Amino acid sequence: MDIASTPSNPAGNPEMADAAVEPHDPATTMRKNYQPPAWLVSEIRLEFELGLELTKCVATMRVERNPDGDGDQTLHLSGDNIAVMNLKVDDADAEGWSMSGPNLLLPLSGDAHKVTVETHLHPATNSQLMGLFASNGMLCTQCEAEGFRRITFFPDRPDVLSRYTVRMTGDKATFPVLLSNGNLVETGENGDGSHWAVWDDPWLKPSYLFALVAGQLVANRDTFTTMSGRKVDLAVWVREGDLERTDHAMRSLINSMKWDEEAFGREYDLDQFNIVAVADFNMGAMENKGLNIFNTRYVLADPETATDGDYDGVEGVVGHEYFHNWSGNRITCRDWFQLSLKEGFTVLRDQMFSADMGSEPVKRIEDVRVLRAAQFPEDSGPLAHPIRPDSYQEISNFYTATIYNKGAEVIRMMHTMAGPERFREGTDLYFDRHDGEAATCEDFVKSMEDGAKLDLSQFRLWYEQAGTPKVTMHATFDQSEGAVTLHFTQKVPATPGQPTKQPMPIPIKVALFDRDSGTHGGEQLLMVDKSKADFTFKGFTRPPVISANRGFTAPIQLDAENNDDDLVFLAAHDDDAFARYESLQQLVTRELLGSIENGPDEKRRGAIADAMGAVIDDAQIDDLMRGELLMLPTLTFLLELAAPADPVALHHARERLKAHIGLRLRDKLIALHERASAIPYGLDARARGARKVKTQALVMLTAADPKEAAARAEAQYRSATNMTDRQGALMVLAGIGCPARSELLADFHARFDGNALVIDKWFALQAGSLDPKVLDRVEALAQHADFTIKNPNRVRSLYMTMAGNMAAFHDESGRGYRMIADLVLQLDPLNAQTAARFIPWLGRWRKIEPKRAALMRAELERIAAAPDLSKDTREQVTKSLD
Ligand code: 0A1
Ligand code: ZN
Repeated sequence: MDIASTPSNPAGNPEMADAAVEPHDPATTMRKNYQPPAWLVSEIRLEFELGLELTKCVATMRVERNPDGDGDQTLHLSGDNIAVMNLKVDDADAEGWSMSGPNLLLPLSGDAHKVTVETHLHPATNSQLMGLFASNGMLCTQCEAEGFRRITFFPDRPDVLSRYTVRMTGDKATFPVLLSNGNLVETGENGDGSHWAVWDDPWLKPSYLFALVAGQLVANRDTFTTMSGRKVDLAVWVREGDLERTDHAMRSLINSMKWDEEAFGREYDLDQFNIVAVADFNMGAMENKGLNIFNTRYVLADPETATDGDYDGVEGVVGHEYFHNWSGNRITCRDWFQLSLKEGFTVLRDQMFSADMGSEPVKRIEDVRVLRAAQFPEDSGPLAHPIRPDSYQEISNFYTATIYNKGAEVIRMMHTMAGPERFREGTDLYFDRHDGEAATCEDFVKSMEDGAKLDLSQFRLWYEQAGTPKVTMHATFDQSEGAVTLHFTQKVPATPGQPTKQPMPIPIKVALFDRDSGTHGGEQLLMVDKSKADFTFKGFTRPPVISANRGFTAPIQLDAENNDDDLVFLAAHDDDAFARYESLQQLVTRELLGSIENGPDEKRRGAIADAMGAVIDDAQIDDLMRGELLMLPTLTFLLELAAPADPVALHHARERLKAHIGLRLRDKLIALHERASAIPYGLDARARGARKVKTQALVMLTAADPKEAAARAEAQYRSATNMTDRQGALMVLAGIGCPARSELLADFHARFDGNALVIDKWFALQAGSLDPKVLDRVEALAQHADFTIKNPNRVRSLYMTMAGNMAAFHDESGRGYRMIADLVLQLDPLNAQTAARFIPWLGRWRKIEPKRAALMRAELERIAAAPDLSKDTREQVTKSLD
C-alpha cells in the first residue's frame, strides 16, 4: 500500500465530502489496510548545499526489497512540493520512472539498488514550516509526520528504518553552526568562505526523526554521565541574546536524563544531545534523534520574562522530548495509527517526571483539568476518535488531546491496576522486546499483559472505542446487615462512526468515610467492567460518605450522586487531594449549572464560600495546593455538562459566583494576598505557591469589587520582580475599565519590546481578558505592527486566546465566530496545520444553544465553500459539519 498523500476533496463537491467516511474514499487512509513496505532503505546519505533561498539536496539510498513485502517491482517514493532534478539508479540515469501526483514511481529490476535523487528546496518561502524552512535567518527542519517528503523523495513512513549520514556545506558567516542527528564525525573548510560538517547517526530511524539545523547560534553547554559511565555533551542552542535564559532548560534536561534512568531504567545512547530553539514552529517541540528542535516558548525562561507556568512548561516539554528517545525513537510506531503508542506513553512519562520534580497531587489536578478542558470536549464532539484511530485523511490533524492525554490516561490505568513494580516489569519487557522496531499499540498491551501480569483482553476496548464513559454511582445502606452497596452503571456514548459501544473495564478507587470521625478504613480499587456492577461492604453502623474516583483513576465522567452535605464533608476531610479538590469542584459545578436555570441557591453558595474559607485557613496544605482548591471549574468543562447551553450565561454565572466568594471572603483574601506578597521570589514550592494564591486572591477580589482590587493589582504590577506577579496583575487589570489599564498595558509593551515571547503574552492578555470590548481590541491588535500571521505563536496568542475566551468568542452577534473563520481562510494557504487547529472551536456548535449554533455552522459552511482548501482544514471542517 502506498501511504503517500492523496488528493484532497475537490472544493464544494458535496458528494465527495460525504464519501470521506466511506472506506473506499481515496483521500482516507485506513488502519485495516496496513501493508508492510515493498522496499526498505537500509542506508541513506544526504548531501546538502545550504542556502536560505535555495538549498540543494542529493540523497543516495540503498534500497532493498523487503522479504515481507508484496513483491511490488516499483519503488514508491513520496514527495510533496518537490521536483526531481536528477535521478540515478546504480549510478546510471534512471529509466522508466514517472510521477503519480506528487510521488515518484521507479520500476526496479533487482533486489537491491543504489538510488540517487536530487531536489531543490526553497526554505525562505516555506511558510508551512514543514520540511526545510527558514526562521530568523536560520535553517531548520520539521519532518513529523510527513515532512521528510518535502525534502527528498523517500518511502516516508515510520516503518522504514534507515541509517543516516548527513553532509552539509554552507556559507560560514550565514551558517556558522551545522547540526544534524547523531554524532559529529568530520568538519572542514572549503576555502571559499564556506565550510562543511558530516553527522552520522548510528541508530536506525524513520524519516520523521531526521533533522538539520544551520545558523548563527550559541550554546549553553554541560555534560551528563550516564549510569554506565558514558559522558554525553549537552548543548542548548539559541540566538545570541537568549543565552542567559537557557539554564532552566539545561537543568530540566539533566534532571530528565537522570530520572529516566531511575524511573524506567533508560539510558541515553549517543555522545551528544542537542536542543535548538526556533521562533517559528507549529507545535511545542520535536524529538528528532539527538537533535531536539523546540519552539522557543519551551526553552527560554528567566524570572523576569517567564511565569511559573512557563517554567513548568519548559520542564515538562524538555522531559517529554527527551523521554521520546526510548518511547518513540528506539521503539517507534509501525504506522501513524499507532501514534498514541509513543505519545500517550511519553505524556504519562513526562507527567510522572514533573510530579516527581514538584508536587504529585498538584500535578495530578492540573493534568485532569487539562484533560477535562481539552480532551472531554473533543471526545464528545464531531472530531471524536479512539486513541488508536481507524482512519484519517490528514495525519497532522491527529496530534490531539485524545492521542496524547487520553492516551496517557489509558496507560495510567494499567499502572493503577498493576501497581508501580509490576508496571515497571511491563515497561521493561516492552523496551526489551521491541527495541529497534516499529511497533504497534498491540505490542505494548501484550508486553504489559506478559510483564505486568495483567489480563487486558477487555481493556483493549480503550484503544478501540472513542467517547468519555459516563458512570453513575448510587449508594444504598442495609441497616440490618450493616452493609453498604455501591451500584454502578456505565455507558460509553455513541461517537462518529461508532453508534454502539461495549462496556469497558473501569478502575475506580473508592473510600468509605465515617461521618463522625472523618476517617475511612482504607482505599479499595473496584473494577466496573459491565454496564451495571454492584459492590457491597460490610461492618457499617450508619451510611458512610463515599469518596469515589480518588486520584482520578479513570478518564470518565462520574456522577456520584453525593448530596451537598457529603460534598462539603469531603471538601473538608478527604485525605485524597484529588478527591478533596473534586468535591469542591462538584459543589461549584452544581451551583453554576443550577443557577442558570433557577438563580443562585443561597445555602449552597454559602457552603461554597465556607469551604473556600476553610481552604484559605487550612494550615495542613501548602499554597500550591491551596491555589488549585480555590480555582473554579473551567467554562469548557462546564459547557460539557450543560450542553446545549448559552455560554455567555454560563460565563456570567461563574463571574457572579466569583464575586460572591470575593465579597464573603474579602478579609481572608486580603490577608492571603498580603501574606503571599511578603514571600520573596524564588523557584521553590513555597514561593511559587505564594505567587499562585496571590493572583487567585486578586481574581476573586476583583470580581467582588473591581475598583478596590484595581489599586491592589496596580501595586502588584508596579512592585513585581517577576513575570508571574506582573502578568497576574495585568490580567486582572486588562479585564476592568480602570484608568491604569491602558497605562500599564503600554508599560508592559515598552518594557518587553523586542522579546517575542513576552509580546505574545501582551497580545494574549488582551484577547483573553474579561473586558467587554475584547472583539474590538482583537480587531485592532491584528493591525498592530507587532502582529504577523506568519508566526504561529503570535497567531495563537491573539486568536486562539480569543477563541478560548467564552464571553468574547460566543458574542451573540456571531462576530467572534466570523473573526475565527476569516483567520482560517487567510491562514490556510500559508500554514494549513495551524489553520486547521482553529476549526474545533467552531465545530462545537452542537453544545451551544440553537441561535449561536446556527451562526457557528454558517461560518463552517463559509470555510467549506472556499476553493483550494488544504487537506488539513478540509478534513476538520467536513467532519465538523456532518
Ligand atoms: N512528536 C512531537 C510533536 C510534533 C508533531 C508534529 C510536529 O510537526 C508539526 C511537530 C511536533 C511531540 O510529541 O513532542
Ligand atoms: Zn511527543
